[in-house]
Amino acid sequence: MTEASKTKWVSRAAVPAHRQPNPRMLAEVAAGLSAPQKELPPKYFYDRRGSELFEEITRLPEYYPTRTERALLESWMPALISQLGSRTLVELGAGSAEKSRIILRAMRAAGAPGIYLPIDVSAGFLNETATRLRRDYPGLTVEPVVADIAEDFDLPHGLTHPVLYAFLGGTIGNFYPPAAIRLLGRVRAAMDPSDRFLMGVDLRKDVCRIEAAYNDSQGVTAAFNRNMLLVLNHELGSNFDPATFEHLAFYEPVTHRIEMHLVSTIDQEVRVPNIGLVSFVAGESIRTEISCKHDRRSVAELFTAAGLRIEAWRPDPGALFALVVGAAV
Ligand code: SAH
Ligand code: AVI
Repeated sequence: MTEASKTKWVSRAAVPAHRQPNPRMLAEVAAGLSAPQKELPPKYFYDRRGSELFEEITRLPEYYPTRTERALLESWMPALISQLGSRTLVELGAGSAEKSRIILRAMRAAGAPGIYLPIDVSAGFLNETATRLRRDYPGLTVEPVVADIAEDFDLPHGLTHPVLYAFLGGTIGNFYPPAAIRLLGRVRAAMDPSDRFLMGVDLRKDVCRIEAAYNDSQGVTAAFNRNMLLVLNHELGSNFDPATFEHLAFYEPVTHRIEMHLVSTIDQEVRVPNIGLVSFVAGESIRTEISCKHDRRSVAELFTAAGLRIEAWRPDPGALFALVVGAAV
């Protein structure tokens, strides 16, 4: 375990008096915590510590998606990028952009000086990603965009084509299908005929393998899950005690998805300023994330609904994860 996941559950400072809570966050949290199945949007995992914990997850032995996707990118990007002639890379949910470097190197090898627009909700982490990339890739233009891709955000205009839109890591799986279709539809609306959409998807497979990836033996995923409560305490001034919530992750076979929950171990009331007291009975949970697993058909359904078609589909030899290239219909 690294320092990030060993940190004790100290309560962060309450919202400073001068700081107004984000109204959208307040509305989403109020709605989510008053639903019969309490639920919070997974974007609230990702403050700096949450982004660091996710990076730690990607290095866990049980978490196969990152290394599998990296191997697929290594083997395919040089040929794909030279074929597409991509000049600009726009990436949704870029995070540390470690795997994106494979695409950027392929663009450079194909002769494009390259423009990279990483989009992410985790502002500080994104800006550090941009700084590292500018240092490591002189000549590359890096223009980070802080945005919530679950919202009706504006994709950048006036880009140099062909543009490659990328959405890696299987993050599409963290969206309910209607929201996933809306997001893909926004990308589709921004695409020129020469542009392409590259997406990573985690595939349906042996349930034990999937569940192990979300129940790692070192407890990093549990720390990532509980971090959402610290984000709420920090941003909204609530008094969640993460030590009273247990990590739960299980595969739901009908909807083909992992569900992550935080389960209250006691009867309790949590105070959320501007919302009120939120009651939990012991055993009651907050759903914090879904992670939908796909196959070619389910991706085709999402694409078709969004006005895209599958141009190429590339799973790894073990059929754990796939890269898919979409084109506008
Ligand atoms: N693409 C990287 C990171 C995946 S983790 C990889 O493949 O390893 C998911 C990333 O999406 C995080 O960096 C998180 O901050 C970002 N993210 C999650 N929800 C988001 C939202 N609604 N809007 C923008 N970014 C989001
Ligand atoms: C970012 N996303 C694709 C990860 C996933 O696997 O759904 C987030 C994650 N949640 C727990 N572990 C990793």
